[in-house]
Amino acid sequence: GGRQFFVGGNFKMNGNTKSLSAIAERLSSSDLDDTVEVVVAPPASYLALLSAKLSAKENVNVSAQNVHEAEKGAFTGEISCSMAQDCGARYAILGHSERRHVFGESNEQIGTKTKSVLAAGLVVIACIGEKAEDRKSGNTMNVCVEQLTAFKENINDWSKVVIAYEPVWAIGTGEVATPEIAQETHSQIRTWLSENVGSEVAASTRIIYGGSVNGKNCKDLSLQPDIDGFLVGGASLKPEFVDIINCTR
Ligand code: G2H
Repeated sequence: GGRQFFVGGNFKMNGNTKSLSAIAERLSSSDLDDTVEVVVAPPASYLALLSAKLSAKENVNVSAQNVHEAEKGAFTGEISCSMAQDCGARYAILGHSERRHVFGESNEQIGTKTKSVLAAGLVVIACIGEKAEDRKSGNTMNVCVEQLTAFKENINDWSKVVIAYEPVWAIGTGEVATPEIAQETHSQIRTWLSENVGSEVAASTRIIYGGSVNGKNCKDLSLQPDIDGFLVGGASLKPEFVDIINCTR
């Protein structure tokens, strides 16, 4: 109990000034459930635009989709935590499956990034999740625990962390996890937190679900006791994102 519902929109590499301004305007003019913490993660090039357009909307904030661990320097193509922050970001997504599996980020590197993000004063949206083959071979929690451990070793303040469970087989596939399957893994993650971090952290840390969440399937998922919100990709670019934000009303 007492965990504030959290809905994140991960725009991935989509949008432009016109379309992302329209999304910001829709969020600004919509009647959003103000008990929900809403975060949108545009491409880095639009962080400043989105944070300016959403500045009047108190419960809606902006996140980076990724950051580099170093403060500055010869890292062509990267942005630092302070740069994201300077453009209005208050959160950073780390360890998204596309970072892991398309760009080859390791648990170790994601751990280092976690340390930098927390040191900068940003909130970490810490993504974990197994591939289809891991689930088939009964290794879901082995994979999740390895990923969680890499985060944990670099976390000194769990109030600045949201865990996003995103099974890779459900990402962008339309194949959403059933509420029962998602709940089972969320509950196992919470048990892991309790046994490896502490019962208070386990009770207070939001564990959000990601992977093909949409306006139709969000309500049933939200009713599960250990699902504290969503990280939404494709549907966050559409009008139904508002319905997802308001689904616990
Ligand atoms: C999972 C999710 C957002 P989608 O990557 O992080 O994307 O909702 O498109 O599956």
